Amino acid sequence: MTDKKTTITKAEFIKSVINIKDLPQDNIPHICVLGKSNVGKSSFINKLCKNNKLARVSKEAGRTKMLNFFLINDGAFYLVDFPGYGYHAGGKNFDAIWASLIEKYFSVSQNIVQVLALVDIRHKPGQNDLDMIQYLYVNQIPFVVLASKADKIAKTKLPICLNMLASCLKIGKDNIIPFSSSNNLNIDKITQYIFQKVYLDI
Ligand SMILES: Nc1nc2c(ncn2[C@@H]2O[C@H](COP(=O)(O)OP(=O)(O)OP(=O)(O)O)[C@@H](O)[C@H]2O)c(=O)[nH]1
Ligand SMILES: [Mg+2]
Repeated sequence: MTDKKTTITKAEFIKSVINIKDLPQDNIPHICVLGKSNVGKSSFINKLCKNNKLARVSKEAGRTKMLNFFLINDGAFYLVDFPGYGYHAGGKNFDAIWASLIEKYFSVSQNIVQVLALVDIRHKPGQNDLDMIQYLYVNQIPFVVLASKADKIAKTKLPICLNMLASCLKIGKDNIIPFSSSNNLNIDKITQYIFQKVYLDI
């Protein structure tokens, strides 16, 4: 087993995509990072790649507006940073734009290996979170739920929060991994999880 099959040694921004015709034309697997605006998708990508400047992080919601492709280890896989849903600005229904882009992406892309669906560990999932999980389930897109910002709750509350999420999302607890981009909780575990999905032989 080489290092490149277990560790992110290189991560580079390749492109932002707003039109589906501009998706990368190669066979490199896509690992998609989805979730509500501000849930911590870009911070998570930066933490996985150990590069705080890779994806733009912001306190203001709606920072990521396109599909951003980050190439890992010169071609092992792409991490795809999605625009967050649940964000409405200037009267524009961003969710409609989101849904149209995402539906096109999922219907066209042949290279999706895994969706990492982020939800905030502290809050009951909103209707848009439920819609996302339902969409992935109905369309048989492989996904795991990553519960973000686990540093914000006491360790003793972790099982209660995971139970709440499992029950609201109607999925098994073993399909939810709590993590934190602030204190690194389970970042290595998730990295290994991703590599196992990409390289089925490890
Ligand atoms: N405490 C804590 N804060 C976090 C964590 N991850 C992200 N944040 C903060 O949450 C805010 C949003 O983070 P982003 O990574 O930009 O969120 P996003 O999901 O990419 O947001 P959009 O691009 O708007 O969809 C920032 O202020 C981050 O510093 C975490 O694990 N713990
Ligand atoms: Mg973002």
